[in-house]
Amino acid sequence: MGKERLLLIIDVQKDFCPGGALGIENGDEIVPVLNAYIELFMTKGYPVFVSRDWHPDETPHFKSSGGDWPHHCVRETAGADFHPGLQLPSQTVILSKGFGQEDGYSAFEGQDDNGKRLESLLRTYGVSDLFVGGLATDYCVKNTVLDALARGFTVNLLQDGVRGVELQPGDTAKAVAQMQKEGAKLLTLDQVKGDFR
Ligand code: VGL
Ligand code: ZN
Repeated sequence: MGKERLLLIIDVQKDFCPGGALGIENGDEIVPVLNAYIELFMTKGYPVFVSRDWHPDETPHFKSSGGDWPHHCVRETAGADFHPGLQLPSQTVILSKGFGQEDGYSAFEGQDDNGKRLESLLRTYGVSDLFVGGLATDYCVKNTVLDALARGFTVNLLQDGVRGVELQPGDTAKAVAQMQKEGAKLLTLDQVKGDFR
């Protein structure tokens, strides 16, 4: 059996982009890059999954209840919408996470519309290699990548398709180093294109 690859895009939502409730500097710069990845994966017939932060109105995740973050990505609100420039294929699988009282930093805590968890979906699809991009490098991307590695998947971090929150300066670089140390490979669009040829 060959490699079964899957593109996993984390939390490219309005609230994480400039002007949003938890806006990441230049967070929207990755949108055209991710669209190019989407196109490439679609062309090759590989599936595309996305996660979204999908919080209740009140959760210990928010500062108002003792957490670290301003209100963001409250489910069914405009801030929780995907960035309007992200060109998601109609058959994209959407995983919602953080919908209870948990932080939900990892997409492995998420579930699709039928209540299926990411790991079981990946096993069903026979996926071996994950290609991960999105927001934020130092939180949800990092937690998802580390969970995937711990579960035995090959993980490629799309270097040009991620951005960090940087609550503390240097958090993004630290997160990348940690993912690499645990076995993630760093790739850019040109390298992935070369690989897929
Ligand atoms: C995230 C902070 C709070 C993320 C989610 O998607 O990385 N960061 N909630
Ligand atoms: Zn959140």
